Amino acid sequence: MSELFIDGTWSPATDGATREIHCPADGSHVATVAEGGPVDAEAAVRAARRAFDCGPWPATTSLERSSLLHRLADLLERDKQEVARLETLDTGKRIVESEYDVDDIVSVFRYFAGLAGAESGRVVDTGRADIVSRVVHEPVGVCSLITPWNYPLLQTAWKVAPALAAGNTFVLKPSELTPSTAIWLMRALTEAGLPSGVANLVLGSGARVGPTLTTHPDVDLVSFTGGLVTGRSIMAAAAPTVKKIALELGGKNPNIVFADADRETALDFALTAVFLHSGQVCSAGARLLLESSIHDEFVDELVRRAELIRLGGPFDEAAETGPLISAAHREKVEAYVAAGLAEGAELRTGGSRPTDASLADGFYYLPTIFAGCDASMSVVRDESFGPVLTVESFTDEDDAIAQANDSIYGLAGAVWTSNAGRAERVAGRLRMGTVWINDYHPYVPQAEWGGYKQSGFGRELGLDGLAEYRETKHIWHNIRPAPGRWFDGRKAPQS
Ligand code: TXE
Repeated sequence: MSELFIDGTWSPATDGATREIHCPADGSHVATVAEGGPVDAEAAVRAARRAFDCGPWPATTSLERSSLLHRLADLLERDKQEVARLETLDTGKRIVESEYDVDDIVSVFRYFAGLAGAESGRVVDTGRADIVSRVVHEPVGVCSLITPWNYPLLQTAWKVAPALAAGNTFVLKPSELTPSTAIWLMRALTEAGLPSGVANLVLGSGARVGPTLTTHPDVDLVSFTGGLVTGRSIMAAAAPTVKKIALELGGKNPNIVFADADRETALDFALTAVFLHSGQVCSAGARLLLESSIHDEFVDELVRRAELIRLGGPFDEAAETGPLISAAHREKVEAYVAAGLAEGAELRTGGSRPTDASLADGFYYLPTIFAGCDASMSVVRDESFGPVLTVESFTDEDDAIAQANDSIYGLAGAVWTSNAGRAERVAGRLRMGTVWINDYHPYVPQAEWGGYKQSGFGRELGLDGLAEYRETKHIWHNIRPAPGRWFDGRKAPQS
């Protein structure tokens, strides 16, 4: 059985509780893991606090932290197949996608290793010979890192890598549905030489473990990726102790196609945008906006191609997409589709579970397309996080931008056109943290990732990804102190 990792020691939950992990693709048993509760979360926070206040890690040099992250990336390369397999069994995603994820995670650790190594403060020139003034960076302290189930280790890496690069200690709480790669990570961090207490792992449900991680006075920062409703409650929970917060809360992302776009490519990517990983992607292009002159023809072809998408298990090489994460999540997607039908959206394909008997034990759902939608419908406004595409049409550039921005979310979006000027104009006016032009989904660790509006705040990756995890301090050193009073002619302090 896999256990909790607190203060460098593996232990069962205090109350002995366990949880069974099953593969969403076929219900097969994957693992039995400890199910932590509030007492375990408290112990983990205390361990991280001790390691921060009294341990060697926050005082390591930036080069030492950089080396550790490189060693971690080496271990991930060594264990690539095992980690990809664990991720696939927990999530049901295709093994080839898990392998890509591992490659991405290696890049993330190496990117932050580079940033850590390049860390430096700066001297501020006050123009005075009696003062040495400098700005330095310091870690924030104890971080609660709470991650979701769709890209378990990748989302974890986006938080763990900058937290360690900046010298913090942390408690990681992965989704209760997908704990396996977080367990691997703790073993790898130990093997890479991270001191005890710096990295702690509490497995368990958000409802039981979450409150301690988001309210405890010893926690300085909470970084959360997950749903909007949970994000709001975490923000409120962290308010009384004014914790630093970073939130990535998904989106309802518009994919805008103008009539002059390369049709074949736009069609392919309209499918990839929404049906990759069965739509369980925070940046999924689940809202297709088509210029009215191409609307009918584009939708007909899209529907034809969507019906050819092959569903299948994670080790089925012919499969193009897999199951949803859980029975509960599939029911949520079904309720969302029912709402779309009730609102008058026109179901063009999908809208049900597949009938193929070989998929009966998994949580599969057919790629689904609704046409005739508009932004007043909940099926357009809300995030389904499933394989559900809504299609709207627009008349011109201004109309496309106005419709695309008509959302409480602002995570990502895309524009397809062969008019370079228009592409830049639209990208500049979309209120989203990432905009793709004639592409969908790629990201690089060098560029910031994060949301406008209710998609969250704070940035992951890029230079700002490290900034979230460190404090910046100005040190003013008077090197010629001498007696004096404020009213003796010297300038009064500014505050
Ligand atoms: O997410 P939750 P759920 C969206 C997507 C999905 C919806 C709900 O629309 O349908 O969220 O999914 C932990 N205090 N996204 O219920 O609840 C939880 O244990 C502290 C978007 O799975 O947000 C898990 O570790 N933690 C998304 C993590 O929060 C709490 C990815 C995410 O769970 C908590 C996933 C609490 N009170 C879902 N309650 C994205 N942005 O990519 C739960 N958790």
